[in-house]
Amino acid sequence: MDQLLAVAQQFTLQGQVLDIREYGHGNVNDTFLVTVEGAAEPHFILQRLNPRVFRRPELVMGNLRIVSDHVARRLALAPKSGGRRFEVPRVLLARDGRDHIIDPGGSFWRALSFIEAAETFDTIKDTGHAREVGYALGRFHSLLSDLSPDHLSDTLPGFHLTPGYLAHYDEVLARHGARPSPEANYGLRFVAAHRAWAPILEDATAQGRLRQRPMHGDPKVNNVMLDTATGQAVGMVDLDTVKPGLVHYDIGDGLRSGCNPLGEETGDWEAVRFEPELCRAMLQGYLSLARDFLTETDYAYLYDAIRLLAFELGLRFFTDYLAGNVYFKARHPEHNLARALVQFKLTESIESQAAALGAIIRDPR
Ligand code: GN1
Ligand code: MG
Repeated sequence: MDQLLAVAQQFTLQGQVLDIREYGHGNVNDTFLVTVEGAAEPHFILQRLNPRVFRRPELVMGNLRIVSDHVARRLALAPKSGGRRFEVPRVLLARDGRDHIIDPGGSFWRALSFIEAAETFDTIKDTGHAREVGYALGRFHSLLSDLSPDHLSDTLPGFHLTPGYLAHYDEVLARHGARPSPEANYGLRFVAAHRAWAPILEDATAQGRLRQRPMHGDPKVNNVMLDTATGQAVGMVDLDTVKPGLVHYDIGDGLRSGCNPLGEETGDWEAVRFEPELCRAMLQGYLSLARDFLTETDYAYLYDAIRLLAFELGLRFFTDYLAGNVYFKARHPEHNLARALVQFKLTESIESQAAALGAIIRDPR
């Protein structure tokens, strides 16, 4: 705690730190909410980046600053667009003027502004909430639609490239094997049955059908902040994965997260299903802004994106289980296996509703 306080004080240019508490449910970084007395803003977010995931944290900070500055410029031109405030976190500087500090143990810390009077949820409650979560991603993409991805660094090479995750899975399986269990066998069969289709978005990109844009990289439900009074989406947080990519990764990831009412941490994986009415509402919210920048070909890959991102996350969790839980924080040895089964069940549910989802994508009204 003393060390945490010392780090927090480095980012407190004015006032006194009153409280530091763990915040959110991130699977990768350590996140704290700091309360300050006597400063212009009463809270800020303090994070320790996970060095096993973010190998070049200074590049992560570079992307964050480019994106948040760009968004701030755009928002200044239309502050109340859509009749609401909208924010993304700003990078806060430390006392020495830098955008991070390295503690005596070598950890990389940075601070971000906190979006006040707003909250996040791990799962979607109803279609109104779904529309807002979709709107947030649409607003985020729209704010970045005039930023060239060439300005952003590739901070996570291979992130969301499913063929690469499959190659890694093959290596891990060859090295560690899989302890036999009905659940692990289901996972092995599931990957085997889906692997041929996994390069679909990468193939489309190589053919010039899809193009790179700035992406959020992790637009899950609990990265959208909703105004506590109105329930309107007022911010998009967790910008560490912002980098050049496909908006399809974001759309697929947002939908696989939002349309799973039991949530990605449920223990009841057999009951998991993809809820089409939540998908319709999320797409309504998203497309209310994204219609302006999506092409016909972009639409043609939306169904595949939803299916693929659920499969991909299942594959990532399953591989991490086989590797001994080295990437995602896990509370017990089978945690990542349970998470994988949730995503594989969700993929199955998406596949069983292919025709209905295709119709919703074509006309989400
Ligand atoms: C990780 O750390 P967190 O929870 O924001 C992961 C995402 C996954 C997500 C699943 C850098 O995000 O890709 O979708 O877990 N982030 C990284 O909950 O791998
Ligand atoms: Mg994240």
